Formats: sequence, C-alpha cells, structure tokens
Amino acid sequence: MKSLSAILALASLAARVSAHYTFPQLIVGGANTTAWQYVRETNNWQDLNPQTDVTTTDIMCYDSAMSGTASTISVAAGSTVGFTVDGNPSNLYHPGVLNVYMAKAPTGTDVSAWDGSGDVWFKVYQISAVTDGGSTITFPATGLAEVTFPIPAQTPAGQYLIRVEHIALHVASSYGGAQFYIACAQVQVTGSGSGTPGPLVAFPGAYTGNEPGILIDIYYPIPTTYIQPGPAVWTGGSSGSGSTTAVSPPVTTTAKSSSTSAPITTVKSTTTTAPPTSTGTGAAEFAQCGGQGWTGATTW
Ligand SMILES: [Cu+2]
Repeated sequence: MKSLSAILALASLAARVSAHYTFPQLIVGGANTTAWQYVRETNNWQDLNPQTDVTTTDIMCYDSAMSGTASTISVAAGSTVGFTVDGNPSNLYHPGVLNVYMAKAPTGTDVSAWDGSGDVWFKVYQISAVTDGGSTITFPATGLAEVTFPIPAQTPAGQYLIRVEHIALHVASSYGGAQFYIACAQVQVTGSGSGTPGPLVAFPGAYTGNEPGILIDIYYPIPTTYIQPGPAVWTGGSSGSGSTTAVSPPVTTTAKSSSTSAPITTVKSTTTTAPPTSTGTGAAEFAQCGGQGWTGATTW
C-alpha cells in the first residue's frame, strides 16, 4: 500500500517534471511551425529541465541525446522570426535574461550536418534586466510565451543556426545555479546582406559561469546594475572589407548596440514592485523553483 508521503513525493516529481520549459516551435512569417520541425529536438523535450553546465557541448544546442538535426526553413534577412515557449505554464516564468545568437554554417556544409563548433556565434538580440541603482531589479523577458526578434538585414545569405537562450537566475547565487534553457533552429537566410557579423564567440567558451550576470544573487542585496552575459548585439554593421573568412571581425565596427529593439538596462522602471505573491502551494514569484537538491515548491 502506498503511503501518503510516497504519493506526495510522486506528485512533487510530476510537478518538477513539468516545471520548466523548452522552445519547440520556430515562428516564421508570423506563424508557428511544427514543434521540433525546424528546431533541433533538445535533450529536455520531455523533462523540460535546464542545462546548468556552461562547459559542456550541450550548452550550445542541448541536443546531444537527440542527434540534433531538423529541417531547414528559408527566412529573409530583415524579417522577424521567433520561438514559442512550451512548459507548464508555457511562458518564461523564471526571472532571467534572454539572448539570441546566430552562427553561419561553413560554405559547402549543410547546416543540418553542422555541429556549430568554433568561434562562430554572434548575438542578434537580447532582453536584459532592468535596474535602478538598487531599489528594484526586473526581468522584462519573464512571462513571455514567445520570443520574436529580427534577423539583422545585413546578415549575409547562407545557412545558419539560430540559438535562443533564457538564463534563469532565481537560484544563481552559487556557481552552477543559473539555469540555461536553450534551443537551436536551422534556417536558410536569403537576401543580399553584406555585413560582417560579430563579435564571434564559441559554445562552450562564451561563458565561464562566473560572469556577474550569471553568478548573481538577484534578491539581496538587490543588484544596483546588471551586466548582460555574452558579447554585444550585432545590429548589422558592414565592414566592407570583402573578407571571405570572417573568423575574427574587428570589434570596432560592431560595438554599436544601442539601436537594438531589445529592452536594455537603461530603462527606468516607473512602477513600484508588488510584493511576491503565492498561489496555492507553489512558490512565490521569483522564488526558487526546482534545482538540484531542491525539495520545496516547483510550481508557481
Ligand atoms: Cu523551473
């Protein structure tokens, strides 16, 4: 006969299994495509668990167990694409920040057969945290059911991986606590873009896990500033150098990131922050939800 505690443990496990999220659908032309059709199926497609090791190759596309291939869809440079969020609930409910990177498959290599290794990734979009000098910190990505962003108009034609990454920071005050929710889509970018994307980083390699935006206590003391992990957003600068290697573009031509449409940390919050609320037995907003060794609430 099952004891009550065993039943509760099972219920807790079920809640834990459904308590995170994935990015299964690419959004193209304003329409959601089929789950895992153009997005490489991630290892967590069922358990929804985050990746927490920034040194593993799975910090790139989190797809080692699933063979990591998908179909490739054509998208125009300058158009808006996106990812849906799937989970329970199906939104980015953890407090955290978001990055989107792209990487161009080498000429002659089909992106579906490419592992994305090397210093090939440039950032095209981000949603950072908003601080006001220590009174509040807010996370505009929180609650999004989908994430949309433009492919920079100057992106050269070719096959690319698009990597979305939500870094949940609710248990990030110790090393390895930040939770990375990741997925990679395969696209064929069309158009006549002639920019030189950069700065370029590698996965793993882009993060050590010790960055002030990854190893951070977002609760106390309230951070006075927030530094978004990763390189600056590339907004489409053209080097005009005619480089055919594009391995290490000059950083000087890509430093302008202020024109991105993403919310940046300079926005001053004018609303007063409501105290965390709780629903039922779930955890309070921004409170811990899951994580290794966590035995408390896993929903909210
Ligand atoms: Cu979670």
